[in-house]
Amino acid sequence: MKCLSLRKIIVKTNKMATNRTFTMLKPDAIENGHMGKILDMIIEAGFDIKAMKYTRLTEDQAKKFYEVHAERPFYGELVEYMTSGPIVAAILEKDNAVADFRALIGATDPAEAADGTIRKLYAESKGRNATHGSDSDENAQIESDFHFSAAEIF
Ligand code: DAT
Ligand code: MG
Repeated sequence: MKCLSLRKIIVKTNKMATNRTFTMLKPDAIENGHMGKILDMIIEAGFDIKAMKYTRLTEDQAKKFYEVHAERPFYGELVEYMTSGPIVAAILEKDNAVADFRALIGATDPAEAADGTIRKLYAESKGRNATHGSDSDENAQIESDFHFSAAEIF
């Protein structure tokens, strides 16, 4: 019986995690004065802010965060850009958070992003594209842990 209750607790905990995603408002968004408007769109779309910080990535942090792209030709440029100025990092909560947030930010390249999306409205280019959104529940968890300790999540 004790084992069964523990399993129920674990299932419940995992289910919570699927409703969270991780975002960064990237240096171009901050530089261009879009921080407030983007945060407003995120809140208006029904996301609760569980954690948030205004910070600047070190080269090591940016390299690690985008490690998956290390072999791509744009990796060096990406790391340089992501460390070029401050960012806003946040954990967001909502039903279906990962997919709904990717829909809100739009396609990687603003030229291909749907009307009304954050990237269509505010991104400069495919490289300088205003906002990051996790691509899976697993990565949302990894990326959130990368930026926030348990005590910083509310
Ligand atoms: P996304 O941010 O939509 O998940 P991604 O994970 O494929 O896109 O790439 C991560 C970031 O790398 C992306 O937001 C901007 C940059 N990037 C991707 N493809 C690029 C390209 N072809 N040229 C320049 N930068 C690129
Ligand atoms: Mg991605």
